[in-house]
Amino acid sequence: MMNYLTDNPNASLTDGMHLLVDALKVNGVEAIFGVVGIPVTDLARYAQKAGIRYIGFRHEQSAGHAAAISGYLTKKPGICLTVSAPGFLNGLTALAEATVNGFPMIQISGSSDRNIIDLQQGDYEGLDQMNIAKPFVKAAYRINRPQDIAVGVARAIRTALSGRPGGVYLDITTAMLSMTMDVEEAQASLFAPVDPAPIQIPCSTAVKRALKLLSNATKPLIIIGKGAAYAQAEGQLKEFIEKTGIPFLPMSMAKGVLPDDHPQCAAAARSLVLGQADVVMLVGARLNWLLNHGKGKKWNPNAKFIQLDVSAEEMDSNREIEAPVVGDIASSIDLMLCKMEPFNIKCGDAWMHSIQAVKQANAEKMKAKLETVTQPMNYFNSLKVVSDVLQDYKDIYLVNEGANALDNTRNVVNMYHPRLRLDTGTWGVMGVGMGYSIGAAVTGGKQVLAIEGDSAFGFSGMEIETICRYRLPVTVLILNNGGIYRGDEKGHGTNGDPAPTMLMPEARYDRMIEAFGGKAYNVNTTEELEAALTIALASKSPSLINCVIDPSVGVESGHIGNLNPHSTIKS
Ligand code: OXT
Ligand code: ADP
Ligand code: MG
Repeated sequence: MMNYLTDNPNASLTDGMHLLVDALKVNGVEAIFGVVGIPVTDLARYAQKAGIRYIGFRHEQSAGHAAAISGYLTKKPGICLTVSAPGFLNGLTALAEATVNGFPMIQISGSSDRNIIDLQQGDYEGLDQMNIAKPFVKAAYRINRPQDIAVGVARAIRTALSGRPGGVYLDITTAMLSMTMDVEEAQASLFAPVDPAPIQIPCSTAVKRALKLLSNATKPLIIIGKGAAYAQAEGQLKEFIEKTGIPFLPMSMAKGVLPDDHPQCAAAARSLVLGQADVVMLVGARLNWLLNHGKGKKWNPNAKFIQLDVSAEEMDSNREIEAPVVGDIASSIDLMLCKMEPFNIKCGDAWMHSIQAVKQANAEKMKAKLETVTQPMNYFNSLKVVSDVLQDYKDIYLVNEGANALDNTRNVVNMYHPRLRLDTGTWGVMGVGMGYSIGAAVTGGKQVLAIEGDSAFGFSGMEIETICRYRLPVTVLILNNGGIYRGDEKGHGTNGDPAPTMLMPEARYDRMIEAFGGKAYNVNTTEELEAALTIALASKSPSLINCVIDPSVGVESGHIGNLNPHSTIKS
């Protein structure tokens, strides 16, 4: 264990602030994402001095998103640091989202002293943060004394990582940060929790039950979710899928767990496989809204379900799961591979042929859209350029948000490696773009292309200053159609105000990055887009492309327009 009390190596006392940094260091924390101010500014300075990378943001929500995605990519909790009250609340959205997505993250926030808060005596940025955080996280803990730092940090890490990963709130009071403690006693208290995410091995009866169900299927389907990506189970999954010949359907962030161009990938025959599969094996994917809760006209009503998930309470959440396999995904598939021989599972040719036929028909329709030239550009001809250029960049992160900008990118741009597609996730939330880009670039060490709707970009756009300040290899491509979904709606009032979906169609987002010294491109044609994207990606430096597309080509809410309530009274 190292002593990072470099301020005064001979001191006999340490304080909460130094000890917290020591505890993070002992636990292998390599980066903190945050916004400083009272009472955590020195904490960030000490962390930096101790060799922890501190990335300072313009808004805590983006810092939180960076921490969350870093947790997803590394299987270690991402750390977000916030100031009291407003800073805490700004970060809380990202922490809640991390919990919903199942990404391990810890938000450490300075907080006001309990005696003032509890009597509601009006402290500087005073708020009962811990109680506010509780409904949004796996657990909220407060450290009131330096003696408790080691345990507090260890508990936060274990809670964030174990079972279904998620967000943890760690409240550190201003008073605690300056309380002192004997330095030797303090150092002796530090530890890293042993095996904080114990691998849960599934029971072999459950595995055999699942194999039996699969062996009786005539139209089996494996749905791969981002839980499988998080579990880093790609090796086992590939072996199981290829040995059995079963088609697979990737959820959005699970694209690339197996490559999209794999012959058994059924992404381009989604409706067919959901509508006809008789046995569906969910691997790290919940039967939530993204899968229509496993019910309704999208689904074969007689389908039977196998579910591989670390969380027992996820089973039967939306419909009966005939073969629940509770455990770590990689271990579960390992066991399935081990026990599969007597079950003789082999996907029939007829099922694969019908999938291939639909894939081919959809691919032809898609090809026609991609190759239709329009001026201004539309989503498809612009994304074809992106897809072509990315053939030389298959191993970079693709961050993606928007509605049409999201759904069309998912369909057009193939993924070839796991955990590279980072998008709006379980909540379908805007604002992850720049935070995810920064978190991925810092933690993953690879360059990033963020494909953003113009509205989506606006939620975290100021972070391009952060990208430029840290000189991160991030290219932001804005598919600018001048609005939320589209940019040609007329206002509905009489005072000339723009329609609710409208943004400025002529907005020059490229000029924003110029202000911070990044490379800027404004493109109107596919040729210009290809040239700009090629140069921007080759430069591996901060760059932003404002890609002007037709304001009239977007669809309301992208692929999920059906979720809009339909007013029965027309005005
Ligand atoms: O088989 P069928 O026939 O069904 O065909 C399917 C596939 O087989 C086929 N396919 C292919 N064909 C050929 N080739 C290939 N390669 C191929 N791949 C697939 O294509 C179809 C469709 O396939 P897909 O996409 O797989 O399947 P589908 O049916 O779409 O899947 C369903 C879903 C639900 C699983 C999937 O669509 C999905 O994952 N969707 C996520 C949707 C989502 O989360 N959207 C974001 C939220 S929308 C909205 O809420 C927005 N807001 C409000 C707001 C939010 N969100 N957050 C906050 C904090 N505040 C407000 C806002 C403000 S979006 C938004 C901004 C929008 O404006 P922008 O300017 O940013 O963006 P633009 O829209 O571009 O203007
Ligand atoms: P998607 O949105 O891609 O469908 P979800 O976020 O809905 O994926 O589902 C991910 C699931 O994966 C969660 O239910 C979570 O409990 C589960 N999960 C996460 N990590 C593991 C793991 N290591 N082993 C098993 N299940 C896991
Ligand atoms: Mg738009």
